[in-house]
Amino acid sequence: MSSTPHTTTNSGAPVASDAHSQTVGPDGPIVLHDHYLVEKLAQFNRERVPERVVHAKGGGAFGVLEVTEDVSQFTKAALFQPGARTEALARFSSVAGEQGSPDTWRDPRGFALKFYSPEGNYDLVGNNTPVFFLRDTIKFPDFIRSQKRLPGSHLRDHDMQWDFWTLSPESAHQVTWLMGDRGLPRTWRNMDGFGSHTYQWINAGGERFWVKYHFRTDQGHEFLTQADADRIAGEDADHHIRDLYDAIARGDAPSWTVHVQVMPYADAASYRFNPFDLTKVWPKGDFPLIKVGTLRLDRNPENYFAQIEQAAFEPSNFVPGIAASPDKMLLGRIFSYADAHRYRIGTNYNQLPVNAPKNEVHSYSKDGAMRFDFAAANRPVYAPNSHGGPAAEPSLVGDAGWESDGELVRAAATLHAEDDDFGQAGTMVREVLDDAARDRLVGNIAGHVGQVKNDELRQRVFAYWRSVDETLGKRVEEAVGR
Ligand code: HDE
Repeated sequence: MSSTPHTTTNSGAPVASDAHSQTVGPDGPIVLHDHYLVEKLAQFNRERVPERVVHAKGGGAFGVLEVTEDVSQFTKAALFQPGARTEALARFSSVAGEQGSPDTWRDPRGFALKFYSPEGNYDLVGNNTPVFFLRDTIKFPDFIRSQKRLPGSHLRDHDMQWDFWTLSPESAHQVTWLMGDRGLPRTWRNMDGFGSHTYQWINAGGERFWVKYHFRTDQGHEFLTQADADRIAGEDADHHIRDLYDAIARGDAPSWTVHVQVMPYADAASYRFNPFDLTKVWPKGDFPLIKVGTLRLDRNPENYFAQIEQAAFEPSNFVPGIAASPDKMLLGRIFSYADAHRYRIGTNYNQLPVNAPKNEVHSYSKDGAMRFDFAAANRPVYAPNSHGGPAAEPSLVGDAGWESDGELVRAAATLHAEDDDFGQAGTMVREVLDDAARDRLVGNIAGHVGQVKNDELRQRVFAYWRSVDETLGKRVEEAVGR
């Protein structure tokens, strides 16, 4: 008997052949009861789950978050206590491209993290930029459609992209990031990650703080020029996936130093920028970075589909000591991600090993397709009950809130003293970028805008960039004009 196991059906029965369908005589018709043939063909048709509607192309790895500092004055979350080590999963991705698209297209990069904390999974689903194109979730589907494909030709279209961006001036800060070096990280290892939103931390005494997360790469910031990125896109569409996988395989585990910015709860109302506006950063001069620890990725997935394609990251996965904030984009995402997973993977997606928490689940959810984890038969399926079933934890009731009142309205958020659409983008261009980075920014923008066909729209684009910075706008117009 050979040592290699024999092929079986999905139900475990040995099969006679993987080479010949069962027929009437060697030359006759295939018989319907060749159920193994049917299984192979039917299973093959069902190997895909719907790709993510955004962030479809990506890769990831497992690792550990290690807290080396003491931030317990700000949060009681177990995973952020001094010395805590928490297993983690990261998935990096591009945004607009479909699953087969090149890793080196210009785009923000997803920086999605799942921490298997002892109090349940904590997911922090960010990007490699601290801001975003929008500040109200209701515009998100429109924004994404403007970045993808025309309904008739199925082609991506620069006019569509710039039409949306110039009519949504709140996008200017993020578009400036996008058109700069951060829009083309050389590898995922060489980019930072951000939680982007403002979140709430609650300490053991019930005090609340507003926080922003920063994951600063320990590998150094490195980027691709547009020309390099275009070349690599043609040579190796999986450049970033390959780099991360090979780096971990050779023991070159990438790491990020984790910091937070912390704003006292009461300071939000008077801060010069609306602290919950996702198009804004909190200048580090106002709120310096506070070191927390290190995230290291040192284990490749064994199976991409099971562990990365079916990984379900959700901003709704909070744990005690961490909560939401009035950021309208975050509040929209808190609904959307679990909804996406129920659609894409199935109602019991949290039972898949990659999504299952490490601590015990005492949920009253039951049944539903593909359920295989269940509570003991004598455990009640309802609450309240008088049979010792799981009961809620009232001490957490006050954790996840903030004061709010007023009429129900549809309106822009309150503007704070220095709130506008272009100010922080201009500050970045003038004070953060050096001359070489500014030159590359002009070239990248001009290369992109040069493909806009409609002249009235081009004029709108030049005005958009002059609003960011007068000199930049002029340089872009000259560069496009050349
Ligand atoms: Fe997403 N986003 N998003 N997004 N997003 C998804 O969830 C959504 C936004 C981000 O590796 C989807 O599972 C809404 C900001 C990442 O699996 C979807 C809004 C930021 C990933 C979705 C936003 C992100 C997603 C698609 C407007 C950075 C990939 C499939 C409020 C702070 C996660 C899915 C992974 C994926 C919704 C905007 C990052 C459709 C409604 C802002 C990294 O549910």
